[in-house]
Order: sequence, then C-alpha cells, then structure tokens
Amino acid sequence: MNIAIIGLNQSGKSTIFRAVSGSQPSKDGIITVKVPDERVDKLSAIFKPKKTTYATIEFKDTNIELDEGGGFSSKTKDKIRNSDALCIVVRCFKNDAVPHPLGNLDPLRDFNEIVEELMITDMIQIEKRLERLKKESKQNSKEFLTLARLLEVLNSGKTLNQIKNITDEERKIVSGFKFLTIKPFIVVINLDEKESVDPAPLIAYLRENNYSYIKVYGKIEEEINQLDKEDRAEFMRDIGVSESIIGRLISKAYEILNLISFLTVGEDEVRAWTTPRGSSAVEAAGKIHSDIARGFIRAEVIHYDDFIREGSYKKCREKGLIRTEGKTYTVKDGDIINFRFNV
Ligand SMILES: Nc1nc2c(ncn2[C@@H]2O[C@H](COP(=O)(O)OP(=O)(O)O)[C@@H](O)[C@H]2O)c(=O)[nH]1
Ligand SMILES: [Mg+2]
Repeated sequence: MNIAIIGLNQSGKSTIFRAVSGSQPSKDGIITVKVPDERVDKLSAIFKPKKTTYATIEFKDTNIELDEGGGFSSKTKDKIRNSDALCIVVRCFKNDAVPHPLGNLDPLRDFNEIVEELMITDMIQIEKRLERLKKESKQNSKEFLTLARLLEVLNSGKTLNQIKNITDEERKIVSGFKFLTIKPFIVVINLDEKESVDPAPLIAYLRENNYSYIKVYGKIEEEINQLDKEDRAEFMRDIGVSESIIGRLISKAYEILNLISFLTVGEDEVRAWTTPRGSSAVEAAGKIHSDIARGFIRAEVIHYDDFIREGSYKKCREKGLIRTEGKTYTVKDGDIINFRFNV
C-alpha cells in the first residue's frame, strides 16, 4: 500500500515525511515504514523465530509543481495517480520565516485549493473519455453511464470518494482511470506547538463532508523521531501526544482503506499481513503466495486474543480453540492462520 503526501508548497509535507521516516534514509522521496504492531512483538517474543516481519506501508513525498495555467503539472499528477490514498497536509502553523504561497494563512481555503485541483483533473479526464465514447456511439454503455454519473458528482462540488453507493461493478469499470478524488483522503492538520491559526473551521468542514483527519505538530514530531526511544516517550508526554505520528497515520490509513491484518507464526518467521476487510481465507492465502491460494486445502485459525490468553498452541488445542476453516471463511483482524495447501 502506498500513500502520497500532497499539499500546497511550504505546508510541511517534507517535514511530515521526515517525521514518518525517522532516522531511516529515504530513496527518491519514498520511504517504506513498518506498521507498528504489538501483536507481532508479542508473538515474536513467544516463538523466537529466525525472522520477524511487520506489514509495511510506503509513503511518498511529493513536491507539487504547477504548470503554466496554475494547475498540477503532469509529473505531479503521475506521482499522485499511482497511490492508494492521499495524505493532504494543510498548514496551520504560524512561522514568519516561512512565506505562504497564497499570501496569508487560511487552512480551509488551502484544503479546498488542493481538492479543487484534484477534482478538475478528474473532470477533464472524464470529459475526454465521454467525448470519445460519444464519437463511438457508446452513450448507452455501462462505462458511459457510470462516468456520466461521476461527472455529475464532481459538478455538484463533491469528490468521488464521497460517493457512498458506488457498486463493485462501477468501481471495476472506473478503476483503470485511477481518478485522484476516488482515492481516500487523510487530512493532516499541521499545527505548531506554540502558534497556529485556529483549525476549527477546517475541522468543521471535514466533519461535515466525512473526511478523515489527524492533528499533528509536524515540526516537533520530526524532532521527536530523531530521538532515542526513551527520550521520545518523555518528549511526547510533555507535548501531550499519546501515539507517534506513524502510529496515528497508519491506523487512519487502515481505517479509510478498510484494511485488516492477519498473522502467521512459526519457528522460521512471525509475520503480519495486510488484506482488505471481508477477505476470504483463500484471498488471504493469495497475499502470501499464489500457490497457497491455488492449492488451498484448509485454514487452521486461532484468534490472537485467544492465543495470548492461553499462552500456547497446546493449550489452545486442548480447549478446542483452533478452528478448521474453508476457502470462504471471512478472515478477522488478528487471526493467526496456518494454511494447509497442496501444490
Ligand atoms: N513553526 C513551524 N514550522 C514548520 C512546521 N512544519 C513545517 N515548518 C517549516 O515550514 C517550512 C516548510 O516545510 P516543508 O516541510 O519543507 O514544506 P513542503 O514544501 O510542504 O515540503 C520549513 O522551514 C519547516 O521547518 C510547524 O509545525 N511549525
Ligand atoms: Mg517539500
């Protein structure tokens, strides 16, 4: 999964990116971070495997470039297009040393500025495609009707990710277009720990429109992430932040992308895997390897909470807590799964 960090220039994108990457070096503005997961930590302490692997998530720092008309350059759009979700950074911090590209601080305007640009990009793309379909006399095709409906949504001032009743079929039809506003948004409200403009109007707007957001102190969280673990905890207490920016961003990302984690354990490896909520056992198996999905026989499943409560596989077996599930079983967040397969 990968998330592009976007926003107006000087809104704190690179600062947030560095806060997320910590001391890890990034390559070409891309960083892969481990999804912090206490379950993996605890299972690893129990199984003492040769290898412990966390789920990962990729963040991309984008430097927004504008073309002559003031819209996003095509290079910028390409960078955004291949992401699963957009993290929109909005500046609320006051800092006289950092000029605002639009002259003054106005978080709601800035957010709308970015979103409008994304919407225009989608609209132009849809209009072009509709034209083409018209030329081919395909006005009655499912594709035409679906795109026309999406255009209507955009024309009414809403982003595509605000559509609640989009069907799987429609989603499939439009997936190839990689529309920008169909991607889920996480709005990052970037505050200064001392002096910021009031984010309340922006927050009210985000709530009204069902956009997810988190509040961060970008600059100081960047500094925190350079610290040792112990100092970090103390520093965070001091500024009243209970969870690291990585943790908060990632849990939001899982929430908006509707993802869950399942686990595999053993002497060789303890590992967390990511899959969409609602995945079947065979789909989850496919996340590990296509062979496991193809040769799927059954899944032996125990929930993490049960396992930790009992303390061992032996105890779980005695109590009958290890279930045998078939291909269509719906995987739950925190399931520990042993796939039986034959290829
Ligand atoms: N005071 C303060 N300054 C910040 C904060 N976040 C970013 N800055 C400063 O704003 C400037 C622009 O930040 P940067 O991350 O480079 O913005 P970008 O252009 O969106 O990547 C830098 O000088 C940062 O140090 C903040 O929370 N508080
Ligand atoms: Mg930058």
